[in-house]
Amino acid sequence: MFRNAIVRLPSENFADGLTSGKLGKPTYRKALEQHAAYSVALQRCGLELLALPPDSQHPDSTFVEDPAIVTSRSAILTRPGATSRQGEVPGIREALARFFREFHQIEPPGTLDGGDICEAENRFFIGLSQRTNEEGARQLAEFLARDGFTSSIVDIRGIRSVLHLKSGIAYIGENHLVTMEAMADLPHFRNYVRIRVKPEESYAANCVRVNDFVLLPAGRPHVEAALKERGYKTVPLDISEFEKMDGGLSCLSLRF
Ligand code: CIR
Repeated sequence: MFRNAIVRLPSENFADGLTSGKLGKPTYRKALEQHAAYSVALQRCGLELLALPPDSQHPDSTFVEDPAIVTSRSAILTRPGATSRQGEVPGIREALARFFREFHQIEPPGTLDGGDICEAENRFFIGLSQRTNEEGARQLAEFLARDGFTSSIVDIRGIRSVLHLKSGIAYIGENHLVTMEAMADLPHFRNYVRIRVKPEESYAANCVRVNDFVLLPAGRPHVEAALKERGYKTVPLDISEFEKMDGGLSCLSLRF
């Protein structure tokens, strides 16, 4: 059960953030509207929201999931793999300090993005990606072990179409994983019930369970139907402007 969420409003220059640019340039006004609707959806799921002000020094800072990982036991500050994002960490630390007293910190030469970390009950999957390196993964696994969690490392560096592990999988409770085809048969996920996402709806593999609901990107009818069939209450959200910046639905909030 989550009680809180942290989001950060997109800054006016958020289109200057990192992107593969395949989907064109986002519109700031539309991004603000979509962000507002996303925030309301989190509140409707029962979360109290802390909305941080825009940070134009860091155009990618609206993707708050990457500079920190929050578990039921502690907060871990990351060292984002993109140097342009490393300055986001102090701001997220300050926000989390309202809720957490102690922090772990990923140190150089480790790099790690929160988007590579998928929690499934008391087990964590840590993606090795273009952003998260072996040393970052090793440090995180150690912090998690100290807190009594197990973890396993999933190397996704060969799957070029995704930025982060969670671009391709989501754990939605009850032993269910939503997964893109390219990740569905990885041995790590063998013991889960897998909801396979067709390549044309791949973006919806990044969905989020928030209390009684699953939030997913709008316009992916097959994934939504598959979730409903299994009894999940779905909340589709249009986040097209964030998709243009390679961001998924999960990376727009920290939930705890
Ligand atoms: C970046 O490339 O870092 C941002 N433009 C997008 C980050 C998305 N984060 C995520 O999916 N966890």
